[in-house]
Amino acid sequence: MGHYKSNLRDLEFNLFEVLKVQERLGTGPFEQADEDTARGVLTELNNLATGPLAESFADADRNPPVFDPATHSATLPESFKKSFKALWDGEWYRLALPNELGGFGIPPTVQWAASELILGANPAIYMYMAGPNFASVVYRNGTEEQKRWAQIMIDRGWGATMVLTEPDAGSDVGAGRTKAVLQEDGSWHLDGVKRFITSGDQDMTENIMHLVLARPEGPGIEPKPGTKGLSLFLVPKFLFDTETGEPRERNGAFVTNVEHKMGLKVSTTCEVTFGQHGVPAKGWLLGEVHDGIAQMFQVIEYARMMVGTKAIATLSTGYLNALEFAKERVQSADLTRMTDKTAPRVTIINHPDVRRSLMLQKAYAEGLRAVYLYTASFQDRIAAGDNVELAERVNDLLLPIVKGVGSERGYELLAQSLQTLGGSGFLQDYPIEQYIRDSKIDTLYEGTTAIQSLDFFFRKIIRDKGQALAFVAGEVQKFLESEGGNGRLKEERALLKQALEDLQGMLGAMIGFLTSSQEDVRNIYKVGQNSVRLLMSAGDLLVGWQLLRQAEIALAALDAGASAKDKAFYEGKVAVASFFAKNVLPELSARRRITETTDNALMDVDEAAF
Ligand code: ST9
Ligand code: FAD
Repeated sequence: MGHYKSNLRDLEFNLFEVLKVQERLGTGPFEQADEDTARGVLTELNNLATGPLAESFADADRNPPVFDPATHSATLPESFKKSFKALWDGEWYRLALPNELGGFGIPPTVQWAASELILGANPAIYMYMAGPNFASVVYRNGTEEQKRWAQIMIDRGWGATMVLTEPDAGSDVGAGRTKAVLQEDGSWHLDGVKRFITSGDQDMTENIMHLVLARPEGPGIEPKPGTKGLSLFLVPKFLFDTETGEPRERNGAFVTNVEHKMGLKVSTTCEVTFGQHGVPAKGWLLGEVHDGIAQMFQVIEYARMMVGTKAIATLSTGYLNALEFAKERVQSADLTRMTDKTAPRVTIINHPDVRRSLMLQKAYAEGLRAVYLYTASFQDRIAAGDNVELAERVNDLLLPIVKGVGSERGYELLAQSLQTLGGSGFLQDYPIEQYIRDSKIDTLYEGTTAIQSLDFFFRKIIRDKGQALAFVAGEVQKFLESEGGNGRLKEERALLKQALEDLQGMLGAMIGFLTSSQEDVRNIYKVGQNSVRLLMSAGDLLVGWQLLRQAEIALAALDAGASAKDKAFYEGKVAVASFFAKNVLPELSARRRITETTDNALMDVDEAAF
């Protein structure tokens, strides 16, 4: 058995029993797909993920890519290339493509469920498959000629990168200094150094298209500071015949370093220099419009969803590995017989603390899965043209939760998965130490957690005037007022109600700080001190709500007489929802108190006193 333990049953439960995606299948843009197609996609990918994709996971970690500075090239391990080829040859990249570019017409909910399987098995494979997906952004924003290039990128299976970060411009993308100078032929020469670029080089595709943010210079171009002064350029590794796509001479974008990392080692993280090696780095302005940051955010939004799903996928397989171990490992007597030295030894799943930890892992793995799929259900609506404006707002609101909370809780709970294995968890004989190393990056790239929290509060709540938030809170409220579960979830509903009030209390306090910052500007620090707390609490509320929603469906299925196999699944849904409501949701009351009583003492501490 490979390392990857998927949870296909839970994915199908979310899609077909909770979200009822079958009601959208066969209609509008999803006309080509019915329920059988969707289930077939998941089954086939599940086989691929648990088999050939997972196969190179450990080997590629122990034998990471090799960088040759003389040729500016990275060579990937053969085992990994084999896994990548298995996915590529199945043309699975088409899943996320729009229909006009050869997509399968599968709704985003099903796409993300399918993505979870790949991301849980071997996440770097997914990232190296970015070419076609990034091509769709080129297609959406490009000139007629660039639309053709997008098709070339797909047909010829090119790689692609998103290039924002510089040594002095990480979170603060607007501090970027790389420039692009307009040439007489309408192309641009890029000049600068970017760092930490994922998939910056590899030896699996004939060409790589870099999507680069740079500051344009040329006659009539007014320089603007910050992100609004950035434009997006298409900079290929090799120049190419624009009719056929046939690669020509080397362009002046050279990889000058591949980082040595804590984890996710097979995913190359590169320093890429533009125009620094005697060859100009030629680029073309995307769509001939200077709208770089907005264009790049089309990629970023997808990538943030991907990162959250990756983290949640990893937590899920971490939990299932821990669960398997806990059912087999025999150690110590049952607590009720702790003083009886002759008492039989039991499997560790019988110990209350192991159960507590496993149930918490299950709660976040399944609850966060429900949250990312709930988010994707708004992407379904956008694609289907159903109440698009609201769906976009809600999707935007939920993205920092999927990314920020998914990655933080994923990493935190994976430490619990490792703990379940005792000392064995620390060994490379088991996959969890690698899961932890590979998933740490998820709280960092695509915007750190702090950045997600500021995005959540200032852009997704304040700037949105609370519209999306009011919609989601309204949905939670509807659930609170409903009678599903035949009274059996009453106590849990009361706990959820309190948690909703606590979250609203936190938010109210923070809005108060923001308003009062008009009189005393330093009061905005009080927002900054609480923004991550708010984000994490919103995540807990959503996890609690989604788990209870699932419990209600599970209770109905049990009442209807579930099969023996399904019985345990549904009982697990009820148990985990109740556990989370009782063990985690009450924490929000304390967090609310902390928020409401925030002062600025922290900001007054002298740096020397830290
Ligand atoms: C990175 C890559 O880290 C990591 C790995 C990538 C792997 C890629 C692989 C992808 C996989 C694909 C594979 C597909 C395979 C498919 C297979 C299927 C089976 N939403 O607030 P302002 C825009 S990359 C939307 O003033 P500041 C907006 O245009 C590096 N747009 O910002 C706005 O204008 P306006 C990642 C947003 O103060 C403008 O920005 N780096 C949003 O100037 C200015 O906004 C980061 O993420 C949003 N949420 O700049 C940087 N926010 O307001 C993190 C802003 O008029 N830092 N815009 O609408 C930030 O995000 C900062 O907040 C900042 C601040 C840079 C935006
Ligand atoms: P900094 O921005 O310096 O942040 C340092 C700390 O300060 C963080 O804890 C951060 O939360 C905090 N901080 C910063 N600003 C604020 C603020 N305003 N409020 C509160 N806290 C703040 N970039 C690309 O462009 N393309 C890629 O493909 C890519 N892939 C990557 C792959 C890997 C493996 C890594 C490590 C990075 C990658 N990145 C990529 C870069 C990544 O997006 C950045 O590292 C990230 O945005 C953070 O920037 P930074 O590292 O400069 O940290």
